[in-house]
Parts: sequence; C-alpha cells; structure tokens
Amino acid sequence: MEPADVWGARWDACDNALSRRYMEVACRKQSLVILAADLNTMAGLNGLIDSVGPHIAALKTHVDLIDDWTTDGWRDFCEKAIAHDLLIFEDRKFADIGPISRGQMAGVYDIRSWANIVTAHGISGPDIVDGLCAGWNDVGREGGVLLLAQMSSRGNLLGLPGYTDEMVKAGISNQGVFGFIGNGSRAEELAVLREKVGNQKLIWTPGVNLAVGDGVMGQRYGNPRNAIHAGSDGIIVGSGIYKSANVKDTATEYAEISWNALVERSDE
Ligand code: S5P
Repeated sequence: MEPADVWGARWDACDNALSRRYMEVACRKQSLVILAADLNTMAGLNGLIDSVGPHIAALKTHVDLIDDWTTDGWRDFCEKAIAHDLLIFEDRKFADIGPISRGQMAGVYDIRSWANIVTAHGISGPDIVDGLCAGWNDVGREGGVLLLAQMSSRGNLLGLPGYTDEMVKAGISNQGVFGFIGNGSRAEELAVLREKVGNQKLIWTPGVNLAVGDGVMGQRYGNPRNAIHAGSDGIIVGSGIYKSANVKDTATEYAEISWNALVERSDE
C-alpha cells in the first residue's frame, strides 16, 4: 500500500522533516514497532538488532544503560541500525533549560551526532525544543523531538489537570517536534490525546504488550491493536520482545498486529 493511503491525513499534515521517513519505513517493513532495546551489553544489543532488524520500523535506545559502551562499538551499532533502515531514537528524556539541553546533546555520548529523534519533558518550558534542535544544528544535522504528553507508568504526574494540554500547545506548531509520547496502556486516554493533537504530529506509545496488565515497578501495559486504533502511530515495545524466547518470531508477531491495525484504521 502507498504511504498516503495507509497513513491518511497524517501523511500530508505531519510537518517534521523525519515524519514521512518514518511513515515510509513503516510501509516498506509493514511494521509500526519501535524496539525499546533496553539491554546493557553491546553484544546483547548487536544480537538483538541482527535478529529483529527487518521487522521493526525504528530503534529506541537508552545509551546510558550500557555497561561496556565505547565510541567505536556504538558507531558500529548505529551503522547496523542504519543498514536496517531504522531511525535511531535516544530516549534521553531531556528536561533542563534550553542551553543546557543543547550542551547535553554533546558530551561523551554525543547524542546529536547519531540520534534522529530524542524525547523531552516540557517541565522546563517550550524552549527545550529549540535547545535540542540547536544541538543537532551544531553538527549540521536535523532531528525531531518527541514531547512526553502522557506516560505509561502508574501515578505519573503528567496526568494532572492541564499538563497534557499545555504540552500539546507547546509542541503542536513547532516543526522541531516530531510528535508526542502517549500512554499505550490506556486506549481511552490515548484517544483523547489524539483528539487534541489532530493530524499534524505523530504519536508513539510505550506501555504496550500482548500480555495486558501491570508490569514491574509501576509499568502498565495495553494491547497494541487497541493503541493503534486509538490513534498511536508507533508502538514502543521493549521487554515484550527482548525477553521473549524467540525474539525474531515475537517481533514479527508485533509487526503484523501493528500493521494490520493501521490498515484497518485506514479503512475506517
Ligand atoms: O511513559 C513512558 C515513556 C517511555 S519513552 N513509559 C515508558 O515505558 N517509556 C519507555 O518505553 C521506557 O523507558 C522503556 O524503554 C520502554 C518500555 O519498555 P517495556 O519493556 O515496558 O516495553
């Protein structure tokens, strides 16, 4: 299917430079799975990407989880991800003032040089997006920020009255914003977020697992198909894949469920 058909109004309306790239990759691979590669060794990460690379549409990392991180090892890992046609999304959850966030894009990990997308909280105000974009600009690159508008974990404070609305207001007309993180564990909350966001931005959702219910330490899980029907454009799946007995088969299963749900949604 052509991206414009399956993504509907989102295809024309999304205004971050990377949005169409993601939507195209998702169509080529027939997958809306963003792999949360939350492993702590380079060997583990390389093995995982070798197994599931063809079945995922983007790669989400937590670079500071890794015990044996090296500049060269990371460069090779990123090259592998690029060879699999994956946008690289560092889930750093930046939250500081604009100039410091810009500086934190550099440092030892030099996130600005390899990440296409990063997450940010809007707690410090909307200028964090410009700070992060300036970070990419410092090395002649462009990227996209995913603002956390909701979270999947129990008792999180983003659910306090007005917070999500303020986040949407802060990000909706900024072209540096790739989209919003929504709560994949509660389809009804996600549908409300989609109403607020309209078609101009993508929504990616963690808190998704075929085993619906409570996870460890406050994580909550909802069903991937329901999340996409409620307006998610990408399901962030971590332990549901990397802890499974056969990561390739499981990634394929999540890919099929997510793609079928998108096709069903496009027919609605
Ligand atoms: O609200 C959130 C936002 C994020 S980005 N809840 C989350 O769980 N995440 C991230 O998604 C989290 O940092 C982790 O990398 C992933 C979920 O992993 P899983 O193992 O629970 O699927």
